[in-house]
Parts: sequence; C-alpha cells; structure tokens
Amino acid sequence: MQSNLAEHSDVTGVLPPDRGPTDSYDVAGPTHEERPEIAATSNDTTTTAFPVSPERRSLYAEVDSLAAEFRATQDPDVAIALADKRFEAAAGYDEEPVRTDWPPVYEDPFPDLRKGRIPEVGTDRLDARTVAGGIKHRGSCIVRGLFSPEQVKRTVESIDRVASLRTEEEPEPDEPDAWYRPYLNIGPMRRGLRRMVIRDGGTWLADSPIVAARVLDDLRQAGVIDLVTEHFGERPFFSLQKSTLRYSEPVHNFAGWHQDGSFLGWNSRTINVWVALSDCGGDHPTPGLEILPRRIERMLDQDGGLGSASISDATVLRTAGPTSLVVPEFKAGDALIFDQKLVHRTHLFPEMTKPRYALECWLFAPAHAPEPYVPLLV
Ligand SMILES: O=C(O)CCC(=O)C(=O)O
Ligand SMILES: [Fe+2]
Repeated sequence: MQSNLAEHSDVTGVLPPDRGPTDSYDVAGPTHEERPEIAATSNDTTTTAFPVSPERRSLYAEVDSLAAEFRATQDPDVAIALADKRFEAAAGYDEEPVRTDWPPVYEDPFPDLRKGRIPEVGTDRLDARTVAGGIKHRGSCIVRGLFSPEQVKRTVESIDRVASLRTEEEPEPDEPDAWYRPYLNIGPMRRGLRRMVIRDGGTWLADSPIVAARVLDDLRQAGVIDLVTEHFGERPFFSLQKSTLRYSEPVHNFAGWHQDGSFLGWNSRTINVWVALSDCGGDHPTPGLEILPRRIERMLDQDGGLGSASISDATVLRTAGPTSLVVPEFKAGDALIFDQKLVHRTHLFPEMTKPRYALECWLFAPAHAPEPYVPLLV
C-alpha cells in the first residue's frame, strides 16, 4: 500500500506516521516467541522497578527527578531538560517485553450493560480490569471527569497559547521557548506531517515542553498512567506524532471512519486516552466522536476512499449489523479510552457552530511501539 500524506490529512483527520513510499501500513507486530517470564515488580510508574537495563533505569530515574523538579518549581528550563530526557530515555529501546501473556484476559466488567452501550466509569474505577476489560468486551470505555475543571481550563489556555506561537507557514520558529519548542531531530516527511497537524489546528504535545510536563502529570494524577502501566505490565511510552493537543473547527468536512491500528500496527500494544476539553458530542454544536460501540477484532477494509486509512460507511454499517452507531455526549474533562481496534471518526454535521478542544494521547508498551513513531518515556 502506498503512503500518501496529503491524502491522509485533510479529509480524514487521520494522521498516520510518515513512511517511505514503499512502506506498508499493515505493520505486523513482533513475533510472539517464547520468552522467559519476567514479572513487573511494581505498578508504581515513578519507580525504576521495571526490568530494563541499568543504563536505561538511570535515565528513567532522571526523568522522574526532572518531573518532580518541574512540578515543584515550574521552571521552564527544567521543562526543556525533562522533554529532552524523555526522548533520550526512550531512544533505541531494545529491551525484552515484560508481558509474554498477551493479550491479557479480562472478564467482562459490565455484564449487565446492554449490548451497544459504551461503559462509563468515574475516576474511582481506573484500573486495568475495569477499563481495559471494558475495551476488550465493549470496544471502549468512557471515564467521566478524568480532568478537573481547573485542569481543563489550564489545558485549553495552554492550547491557545501554544497555537499562537506557530503557524503552518512557520511551524519551527527561530526562537523556540519552553512553551513551543518543536523537536527538530526528524526528517522532511515528519516535518511535513507537523505542518499538516498545525494546519488542522493541532500541536504535537511533545513540541511543548511545559504543556507535556503538565498534561502527563495530570494524567498520572488522575490514575490513568498507572492503569495503562498495569495493562501493559511496563511503563508506557508516548510519541512525537501521535499525542496531540487538538483544536477542531466546526467545519463540516468528510471525516473518515478508521481504526488507528490500520496505521499504528494491528499488533502494537497501545491505549489511547482521548480527553474532551470542551462539551461536545450528543446534540452539542461541537464536533464529537462517532463510534461503533462494539469490540471488533479484525482490521476492516480501508475502502473509504478518504485517504488510505479510511473505511467506507457501507463497511462500517455492515460490520455494525444491529448495533447502532453512537455519538456520546462528553462534558469537558470526560475521556474516552480505547485501543487500535475501535472503529470511530470525528463527528461533524453541517449545523455545527463551536470549535472543540481535546487531547489525544496514544500510549504504547515500549517493546511493541510502532517503529515510525518517535518515542518518549511517559
Ligand atoms: O479528535 C478527533 O476528532 C479524532 C480523534 C481520533 O481519531 C483518535 O483519537 O484516534
Ligand atoms: Fe482515531
């Protein structure tokens, strides 16, 4: 399959990584050879208890200590040092995967929920059994109030501030600072992708050292990093290209149905934490998400014609069968947690009048992160 970035960006809202023209998007996951069982000794992601090499362990510890220093001081120079250290700690990852029992087996945590409904929990039930179990059995899980109103307000203001520091014409300003400091150690394809993300209103989270430090702290504080760590059995990575501060205009456009696994790699180990930062979905005049609320275990044909990742309406409807497609209502601060198999798209209709802010943060199990994505330690 040919990669065509222009094709991918504007009509689908789906931004796959940049790849060489001969690369395929159907990335096979690493083979599941037998490996000696290594148990994670702790779920505490701020420790260095995971069985990584001593060199990497000390980089992880440096990330933790810079994160603590930034939390205490809010010093912009520390935010920059922290961002750099996150790249360094994840670069060239070649450790054995911790979990050999994949996928984990979860009972349906919502046995009484009607078919076609998305399970909902509060932040008091953020554990892998509930949320990853919900994903496994229902396709996704809503977490109400993942971000507090203060966290929402701060993140929205940050998105506006960061957006004022870059334009599509000048995505990499000459005088970067801790609010916007795009990562430059990438080639022209990835730079083109950055430009397209900006054109669509987004900013890569990792391009803002201050916002990345705060948002990752917010996610940790809410308990979501621990739950993903528990699910992966190891401390997650995020990536340059697949964690985005989103600002979406209410422009009625063709938004492609997709499964992110069609370009992230069907067998990657990943969880997306998507946080609404505006009230949206339902009947709000604000773009939300439209979802096929069921677990789909196979990669659907990408026959949508809106870029090589998109799935046609006909295929989605045929796959849904009796299940109705849904547009859940989100209050600012609510989150949808899902993996690479969920069938979804941005929900847009012509009468929409209000823009939407959101955070999209795909987390990866380090040994199963898709290779084209530049990794950073969470
Ligand atoms: O925010 C959106 O409208 C789309 C998000 C999406 O497709 C994703 O997070 O995978
Ligand atoms: Fe998506």
